[in-house]
Amino acid sequence: LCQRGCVLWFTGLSASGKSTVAATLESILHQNGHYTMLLDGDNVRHGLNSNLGFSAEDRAENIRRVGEVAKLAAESGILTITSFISPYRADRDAVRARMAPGDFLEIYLRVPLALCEQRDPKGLYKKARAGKISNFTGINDPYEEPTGAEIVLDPYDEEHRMYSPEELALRIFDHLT
Ligand code: GGZ
Repeated sequence: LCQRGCVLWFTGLSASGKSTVAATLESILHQNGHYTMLLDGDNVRHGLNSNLGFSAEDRAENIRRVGEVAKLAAESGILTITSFISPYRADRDAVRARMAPGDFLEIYLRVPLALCEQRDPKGLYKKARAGKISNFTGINDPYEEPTGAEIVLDPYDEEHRMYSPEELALRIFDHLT
């Protein structure tokens, strides 16, 4: 496991399970004696980034700020977990480029759009399909898949059953250790 801090950067579509797996991973890291910080839309888009929307420019600024905060935390020795769609490869790569080599681990939750849309826990895909949300990732806004992610997880098996968040988080933990 990275002895200093590092950034564990989740990326994936809305409803891919990022927040749940990230929170589960955080508690596993806690149980193993690590200091952690979890940044996700819930605690960042309402505060630090409350002035940002979902245009490409605003998403870039969202990710840039999150990346800078994560970098500072990681440099002070904290295992920093981030959970954002971060749909643009260039934005993710810009964060990676700011970090020391090896201190940025990209974790891609590879859930097909159709399954995210089927889950639709907040009804956002439905709204986007109905034209009530513009720029919704996967529907009328792009998601650029990672090409160099350190960890790629397929949370669903062939029968479209999701592995438990614990199982997925443990797979990441095993990879780290
Ligand atoms: C994507 C949106 C949008 C649009 C609101 N596109 O499933 P959620 O609700 O809880 O997670 C989504 C969250 C995405 O915010 P991020 O900060 O992760 O996005 S990015 O990394 O692209 O900056 C979704 C909600 O905000 N949401 N409108 N148009 N997701």
